[in-house]
Amino acid sequence: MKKAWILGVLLGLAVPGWVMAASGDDAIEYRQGLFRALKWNFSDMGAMIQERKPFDAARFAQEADRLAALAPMLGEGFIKGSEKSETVPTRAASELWYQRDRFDQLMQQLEEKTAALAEAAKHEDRDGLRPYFGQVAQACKACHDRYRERD
Ligand code: ASC
Repeated sequence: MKKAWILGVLLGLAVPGWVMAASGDDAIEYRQGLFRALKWNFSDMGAMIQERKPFDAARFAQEADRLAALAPMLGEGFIKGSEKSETVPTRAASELWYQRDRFDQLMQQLEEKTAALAEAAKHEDRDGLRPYFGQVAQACKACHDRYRERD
């Protein structure tokens, strides 16, 4: 069965849409998926930092690792052809596309701050983690202020 499918692909028959090169819409959905996954983890960490939830060091460290893994994936989703879409709403601001170097610097900041948080989460307690968490929040905000359109 698998062989038949591979043969079909080789012959160029019935190639499903998801095998094709990424479209602009795919790129928008990809990056939005990453942002949602970041938010899911970041929100839970924020609740622990702000003492709205009990601090669980193992869970916090796992979530910090996830942020550090997700952050370097974001840049890939901002490809040519994904600036605007008729079908998938995006809040990527137009400035992003002609200030790409600045945007990439801010992404780099996020990578560095999430990596630092993940490292700190291996040994720091909640109070020790607060400044590292704050720096990640600032990195999120710095980019949103410039390159995410207002609601
Ligand atoms: C969030 C969220 C953001 C960031 C930002 C951090 O939970 O949705 O955009 O944190 O507010 O400063």
